[in-house]
Amino acid sequence: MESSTCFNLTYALRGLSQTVFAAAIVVALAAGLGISMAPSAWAKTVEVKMTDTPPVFIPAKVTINKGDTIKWINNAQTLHTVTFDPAKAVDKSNVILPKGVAPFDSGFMMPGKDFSYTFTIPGQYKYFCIPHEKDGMIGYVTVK
Ligand SMILES: [Cu+2]
Repeated sequence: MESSTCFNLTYALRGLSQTVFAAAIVVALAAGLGISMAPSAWAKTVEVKMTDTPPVFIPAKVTINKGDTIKWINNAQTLHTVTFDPAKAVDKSNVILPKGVAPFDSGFMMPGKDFSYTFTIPGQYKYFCIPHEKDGMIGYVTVK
């Protein structure tokens, strides 16, 4: 009986290690082929803070990968916006969107509020804050 149990345990362990080994091969192959198995599993969230003195996005320039999210946080005492909509800009050149990206806007964010957006289309983005466009509160996002 004892030797039988021992054999079963060894067999089970061997089966387990084979499964792990096979999974490792699949992951290695996918990585080698540049296949993204589960983009959400690797996606990250980058925080951008909004301040009053001076009114700026910090950092003003962010480079992320497709599928990543930016979370803007209003750390200030006044209202700010995250506006990727040229129709809402006094100077239309303050917004740049890659082809295929629909304009979007956080709306007015109270102090302490945050707004998140997941970037799925690569390219260069430029955005601004509605109350502080004239003060140069402009941000840039590069999505690779
Ligand atoms: Cu602002």
